[in-house]
Amino acid sequence: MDLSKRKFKEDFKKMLTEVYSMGLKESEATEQFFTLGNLIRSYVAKNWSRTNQAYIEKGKKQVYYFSMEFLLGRMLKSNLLNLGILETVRDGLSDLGIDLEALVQIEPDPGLGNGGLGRLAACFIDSMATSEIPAHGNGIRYKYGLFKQKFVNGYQVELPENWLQNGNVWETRKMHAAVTVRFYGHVWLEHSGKGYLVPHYEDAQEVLAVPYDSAVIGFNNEIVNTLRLWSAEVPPQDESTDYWSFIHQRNEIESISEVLYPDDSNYEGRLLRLKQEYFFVSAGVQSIIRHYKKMHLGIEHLAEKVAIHINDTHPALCIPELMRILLDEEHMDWEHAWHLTINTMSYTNHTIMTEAMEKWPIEMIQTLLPRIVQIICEIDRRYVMEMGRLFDTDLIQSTRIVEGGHVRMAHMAIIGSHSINGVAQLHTNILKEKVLHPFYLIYPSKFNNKTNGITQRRWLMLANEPLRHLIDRKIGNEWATMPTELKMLKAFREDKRTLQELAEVKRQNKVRFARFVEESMGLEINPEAIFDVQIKRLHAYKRQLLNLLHILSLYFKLKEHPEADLHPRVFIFGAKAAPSYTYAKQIIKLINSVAELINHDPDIHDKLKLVFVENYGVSLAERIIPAADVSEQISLASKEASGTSNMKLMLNGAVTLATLDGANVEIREHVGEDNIVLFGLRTDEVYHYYKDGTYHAHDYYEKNQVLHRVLNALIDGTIPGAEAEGYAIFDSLVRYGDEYFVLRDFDDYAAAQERIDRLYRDSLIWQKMALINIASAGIFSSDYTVQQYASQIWDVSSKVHRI
Ligand code: 26W
Repeated sequence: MDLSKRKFKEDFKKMLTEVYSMGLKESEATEQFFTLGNLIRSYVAKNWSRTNQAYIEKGKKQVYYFSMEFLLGRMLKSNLLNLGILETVRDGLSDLGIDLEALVQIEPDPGLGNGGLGRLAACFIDSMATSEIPAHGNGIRYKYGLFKQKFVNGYQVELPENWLQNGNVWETRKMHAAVTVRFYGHVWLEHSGKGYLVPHYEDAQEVLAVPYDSAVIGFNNEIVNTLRLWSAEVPPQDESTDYWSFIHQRNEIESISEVLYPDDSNYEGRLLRLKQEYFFVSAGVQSIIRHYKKMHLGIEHLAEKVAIHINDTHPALCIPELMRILLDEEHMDWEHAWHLTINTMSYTNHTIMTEAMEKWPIEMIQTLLPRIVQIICEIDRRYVMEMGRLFDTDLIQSTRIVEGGHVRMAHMAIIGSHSINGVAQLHTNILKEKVLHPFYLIYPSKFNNKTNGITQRRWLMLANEPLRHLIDRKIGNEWATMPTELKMLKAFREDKRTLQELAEVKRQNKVRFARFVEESMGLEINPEAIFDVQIKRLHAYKRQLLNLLHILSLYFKLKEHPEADLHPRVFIFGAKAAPSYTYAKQIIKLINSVAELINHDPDIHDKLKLVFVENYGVSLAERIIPAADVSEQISLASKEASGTSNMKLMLNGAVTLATLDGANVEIREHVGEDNIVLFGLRTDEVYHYYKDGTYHAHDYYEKNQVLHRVLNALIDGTIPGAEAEGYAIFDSLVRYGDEYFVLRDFDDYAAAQERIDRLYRDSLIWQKMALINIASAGIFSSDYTVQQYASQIWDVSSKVHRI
């Protein structure tokens, strides 16, 4: 948008008086932040309603991205950047004596997600608006986001994250768009005499779903899409309601949108979680149908105008819910309704971990959603009947929805959609060939891959301004919307000056991060050291332990040979563990104890440091990633569906140290063998071990001296304060079979780390690798990912920039 600095300053002062009746001098950062937020809202308002108007007038097909999680991060700078007024506002504020960065800190970081899946949804909505895709997010407005992590004595402690405490400037409550969601009770069907059945409900509990809309601003294109998050409230009561039963009901109902489930490793079979899933699905689908019907196109054309995307299985109840509306409210017959539903729905799978696969007990659904259960059972019955004619019984039994008294959500999502995609090439192949192979036999054409991506606007333009300016000076700024233009940087691969400038940018970022670590943790780290980063949820398959065992081996090496020629390293971890995931919490405690040991050992000086940042999340990622030299992507091959921190780190010039897992495989393809450091078992080798059962972790403990020493340290008192955890972890590796092949990959990993050490010593070689990584990262922009979803899955228009 066009905005002069003068106009901005006027607007800002005026808004400050209007909202707070305050002059500049009396105001503090909090008022200034809310003033700026309100001003941005006023700037956006016109384009927001224009965008919606245009979608309706042009009869554009709309996409609704259903996700239980949207891990947005702070929105202030992102909104300013996308409006094209970041610099104007920064300068204008500075004229007024206000530091924009100070206002940024006022905004709470809304942690409405656990990790990769939620952050992907956030990158997608940014990219969809920028790519001019008529697409909107649909989710839950949790009152409490992902818990705040504190370390007490090295242990993770969880505190509530009350992000709404001071209000959320970006949202608008849309009372007129509220809908009712029904739970519990009994339902019976009656013939209408007109060819359809009419459901009668008795004793149902009604919940009012109130939407809160936030603007999703496209980058410099005047498009404003919508993120709609639902909040659960008590419906208006009549006078006969008993006061105490009202209070009781209120608590029960409001608990639905109270808190985000903090677990992305184990599916929680709790009633409240199922309520959450149905709550936002039903509210979202009802609201879509209501909006669609305003266009008077006839319900039979729904799939031409609406696409619903299911982000993992959490919103899979979209399928029976749409069926319910088509059957019970639109009086369609089953075949037509089913056809429409399939054509409307598409589904992304994000994990092959069986523990994370949702299975809901049929009785639980029966109690909570009596009409939905009828529909699910009928979908299943017809699937068995129709497919039974074409395929053998075993295949149908292994793929049906209802089995062993449970509803298998992934099965429902596949059967009820026209598309199922994995999130990286390797992951999609594993789905087709292993995990979902029976479905692949039945529906080969439904399967497709859409490799994940990240938005370069947040993860480079905003998070790493020094690098952004360097790139702009070298190749211009078209990469903001045409990210593969970054490849033009390759022309500078032999240009010493550019490589030195790149090194200088990294150094600056490291100094800045070091200052942050010193101020927040009181720990001094040396910016000359290699900053080696592993930031992601704590999970056994991601193998933070492999990293830690290697750190211990370096520590012992330095103790025994203080003269050992190691380039100084700072190992940086950021990770939250699911509160109920005991093993992950034990690993956190162990890492913290090892940090205590190493960081305070005078023999070690600054050759080795271990930093475990508290409360890792989007805002911390934005600080850490620009300062990273090495990106640790060391999951056991086949286990990480894609990974996205690998892409963010690469985009910021870190060199990837990786197994051939998830999107690392594609990163290697794009940077070439020389610009990535690989190690470890390959997927087929892992599957071989599973098949022939020949992995014996204990042998590695017995035969590998370094490992023996390191593992013994876990149980011989070397690491003070973590005795119990040391034992538990030792046992998991040595006695109970080492599920994720940590010991098997240890030597290879250590050798890869030595290669990193050698490569880093030659600054030009290292910077050249960094440059190639940045230059090759454009393909991993979520702009391209969503453009492919748009054309290949949703069949909607988008502004496609050639790759
Ligand atoms: C039901 C509990 C639960 C909650 C969340 C199970 C599983 C999940 C997610 C599917 C886990 C997740 O975030 N998966 C990650 O998705 C990213 C985006 O596609 C991928 O990059 C990661 O590899 C994958 O682990």
